[in-house]
Amino acid sequence: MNSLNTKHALQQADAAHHIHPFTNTRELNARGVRVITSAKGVYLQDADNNQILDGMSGLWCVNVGHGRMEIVDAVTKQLEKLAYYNTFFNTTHPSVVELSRLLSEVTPANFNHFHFTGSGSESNDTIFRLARYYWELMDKPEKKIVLARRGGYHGSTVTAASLGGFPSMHKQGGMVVPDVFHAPAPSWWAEGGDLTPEAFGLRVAHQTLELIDAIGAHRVAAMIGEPIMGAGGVIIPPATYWPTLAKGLKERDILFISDEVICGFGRTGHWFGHEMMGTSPDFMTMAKGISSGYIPLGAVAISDRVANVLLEKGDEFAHGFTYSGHPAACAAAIANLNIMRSERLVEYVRDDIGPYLQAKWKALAAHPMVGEAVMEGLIGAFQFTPDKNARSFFPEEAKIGLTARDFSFDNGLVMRAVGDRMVIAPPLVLTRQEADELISKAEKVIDLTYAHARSHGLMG
Ligand code: PXG
Repeated sequence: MNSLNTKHALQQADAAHHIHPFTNTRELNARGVRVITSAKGVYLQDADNNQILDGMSGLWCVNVGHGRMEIVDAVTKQLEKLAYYNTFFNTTHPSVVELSRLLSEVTPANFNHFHFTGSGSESNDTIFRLARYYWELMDKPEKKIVLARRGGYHGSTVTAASLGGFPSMHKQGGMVVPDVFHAPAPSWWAEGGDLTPEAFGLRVAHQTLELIDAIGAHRVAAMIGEPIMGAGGVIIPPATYWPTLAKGLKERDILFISDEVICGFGRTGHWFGHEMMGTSPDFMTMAKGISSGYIPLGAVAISDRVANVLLEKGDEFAHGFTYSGHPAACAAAIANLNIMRSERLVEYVRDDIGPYLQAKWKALAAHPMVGEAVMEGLIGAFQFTPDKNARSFFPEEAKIGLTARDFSFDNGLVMRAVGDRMVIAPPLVLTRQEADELISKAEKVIDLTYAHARSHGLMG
């Protein structure tokens, strides 16, 4: 057997034995996979010793940056003391207790109970069951339907992918599960036409409420949404959208689930994204930034309204995962949250590095090929277009976004492409100097992509 100590050997073995997520592995194998070998702060290192600015915090998760020894040490100590024990059968352990209490401190006052999972997908599957169980306990078992949105992303398990609004996922493997409906997304640039963003936000909120009324609110258990759609392309909704929708949901007695997997834990300059959107959720989905991705961990935050009913009327909740409240994952999360608090990272994003990067990022929209450039906290996107006045799109086959993603990687910056929208979500510890580097690399990527589009006759 070959040893795996060269890039080529790793690529060959990867091609031989590894099926990648969200990837056409046949095409990947033909081109050769990138190999990332180490990371520190906001920088990745690859097998060719290139230093790459991680503009995506891994996959929207490494909020406190790479290589934090405080987390490594906390996990090591926990593994030495108690690597594993379950939280079923009337037992608990110190790190899951401490994390539960810590979460009750950093979440809004009406969140005091938490259930642990291994991922965002598992958390959403859990909430799907819990929301419906809540209505069963309230003697309204007919409230079963969960409303989600086109372009929303909620995970890859069967229920989470059904909640997600990606037809490409639904068409593989026989989804959607029953009782899931999809409402339109508040994507002003793509769909707002001549309306102002505010008028468009109102229109989409009202369309959603009309859909609920057509279904019958008495049949709708809950609605799920990301404060800002992440994997759907960083869609920052017009300011009118969430408050109107949240009020309508309350009037109809429909639970609201804020999927905070990307927007939570400081990403938007608030502890949780919904806090800036004028909604008051009954559940929050958590993962990613809860442990900054050092160890897989998901959680469900359960509001007092729901928790009180579960505790007063509920039976055994017949649900749970082997790794619910895994000691090492909880230890990673505790150390991670302690870093966020002691370094005041939420405030740093809200008052300092967020506004600093936003000003420079939004200025990218001056380029003839950039239709809009948006950012809130440290989550942003810009849209490539052949004609910014007409807000038109490149043909899909032109693969502008994927071309730009390659230019970006090759020039030392990770940006993710969602169609022809380039998105970033850098670690919250980004410095001003690193922000300047990110911007100058993004400008270079835009110029290279523009030259590519012009030379292929793609500009309008
Ligand atoms: N909710 C949201 C809002 C997410 O972004 C999940 C739930 C599911 O979490 P898990 O831990 O089960 O993956 C996510 C995950 C991408 C990409 O390409 C985004 C996610 C996952 C994979 C790829 O942007 N987000």
